[in-house]
Amino acid sequence: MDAVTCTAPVNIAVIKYWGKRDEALILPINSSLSATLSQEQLCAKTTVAVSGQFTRDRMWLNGKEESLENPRYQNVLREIRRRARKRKIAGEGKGTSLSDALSWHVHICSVNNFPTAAGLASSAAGFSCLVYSLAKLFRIEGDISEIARQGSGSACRSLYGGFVSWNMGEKDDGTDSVAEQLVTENHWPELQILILVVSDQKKHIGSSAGMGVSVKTSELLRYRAEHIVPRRMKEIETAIQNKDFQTFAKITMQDSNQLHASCLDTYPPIIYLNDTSKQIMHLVHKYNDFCGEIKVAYTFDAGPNACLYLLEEDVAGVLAMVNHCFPPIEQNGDQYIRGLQVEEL
Ligand code: 2P0
Repeated sequence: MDAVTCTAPVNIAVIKYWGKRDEALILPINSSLSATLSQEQLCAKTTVAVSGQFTRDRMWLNGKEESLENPRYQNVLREIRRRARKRKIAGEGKGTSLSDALSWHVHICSVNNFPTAAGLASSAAGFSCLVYSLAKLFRIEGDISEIARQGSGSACRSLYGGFVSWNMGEKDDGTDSVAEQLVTENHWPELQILILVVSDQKKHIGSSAGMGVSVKTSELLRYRAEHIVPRRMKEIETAIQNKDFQTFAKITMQDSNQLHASCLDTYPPIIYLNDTSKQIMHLVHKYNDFCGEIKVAYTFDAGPNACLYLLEEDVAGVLAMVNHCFPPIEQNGDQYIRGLQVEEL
């Protein structure tokens, strides 16, 4: 038996991916950009093992066996084995266990250290970790973001640290729809992310289904993908390279708001934000106005939880404000925030 264990962190998009032009290959209608959290934070941990004694491919997610029948898992496993076979045929790995491993079955065991399906990009960390672990196990080299993308679009961005773009690409076969590191995790160490867990409930409509309906029905989404995202990608890349927090923060909030506006423009509408999310948005703008410049930026994915981008020097002040306005409550050992009217302050 041969086994590999890896961890992969969640990524938080500042230019959002929402919508596919090819459902099977997972090709997006626009490019996107995210920051990957550091390893010890919200992450997936996956062990993959291959053995001649295993009778079929199997997977356990957070201790519970899950079916591998989903085409996304099948696509990932098929592509990993295809690339490993190519390496073997090319002469590499001959006489090593790679030859055996190719005809053996795999067992996959993955755990998340955060609530699954609460809009915290669990599939990004999960598929990124799975593909990276399998690539190590089968000794695959070269770009694997194309494989991770076929597991879950946003997963390709979690393969790298720092800020990572996922270029939408132009080709129909998806070979140019890959992730690319813009800057490493050492580029902007002062930049911090706070995650305010508003709810760990499963979302009412998952991202994949939601974006499918949006692509079919939202004119705003189409306009955004064609006319707005290309410009914003360039502007935010420059802002990140120059560590220009004011520009970075403004675009981040605008892009989050446009994602949720596109969700509302979807028919029937999709609403991921709840009252607490809206209160957080309101509070952030009030705080920034009070400070006379942008100190903190919010961004929301397909759920009500808020991700705040801010500089290290402002963490204490913002945390004090958040704790004051949204006193934390404990539930099953985790801390959640409780909504209050910001006007009460
Ligand atoms: C993002 N989200 O850019 C956006 C923002 C959610 C809102 O990527 O169908 O789980 O697996 O490709 O990757 C969530 O989409 O969807 C997502 P699939 P995925 O982070």
